[in-house]
Amino acid sequence: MATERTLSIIKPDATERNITGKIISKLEDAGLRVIAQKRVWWKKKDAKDFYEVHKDRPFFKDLVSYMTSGPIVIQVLEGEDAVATNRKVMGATSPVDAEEGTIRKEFGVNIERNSVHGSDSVENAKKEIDMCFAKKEIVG
Ligand code: DGI
Repeated sequence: MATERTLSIIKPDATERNITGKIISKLEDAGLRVIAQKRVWWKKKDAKDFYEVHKDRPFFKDLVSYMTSGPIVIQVLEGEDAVATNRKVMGATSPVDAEEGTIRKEFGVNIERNSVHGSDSVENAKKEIDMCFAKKEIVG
């Protein structure tokens, strides 16, 4: 086990329903610590840059529209195996496939409005953290 950092985003469907606190509680209960956090409203360019890896997927345009449809809360989480721990507590991409007790099972609306993002590898976590936060904004 290693102490890692990962990037988490609480998506517009969750900020709209005012359930960011409920989601953060699940992250904290899983052993993750919020060491950076900000609420922002992305422009199209921010969402396109962030999801660049999906640019050729059929859902890309909808994903960009959705992620710019309202405020989001971006966080750096720290903890033991933070990337895998966060992916576990998030649950599968689609809420219908997510396990009981996971964030997406409890709060996700559908495969797009699935309440949270979490980096899928340590390498991508580093890239995403660098994209979203200045070093001085992260207080471990
Ligand atoms: O890492 P995940 O968020 O679990 O999933 P991902 O990296 O494969 O996809 C990123 C986001 O793109 C996902 O959270 C929601 C959206 N997405 C993925 N697959 C589909 C999708 N949206 C739609 N509408 N349809 C899909 O098949």
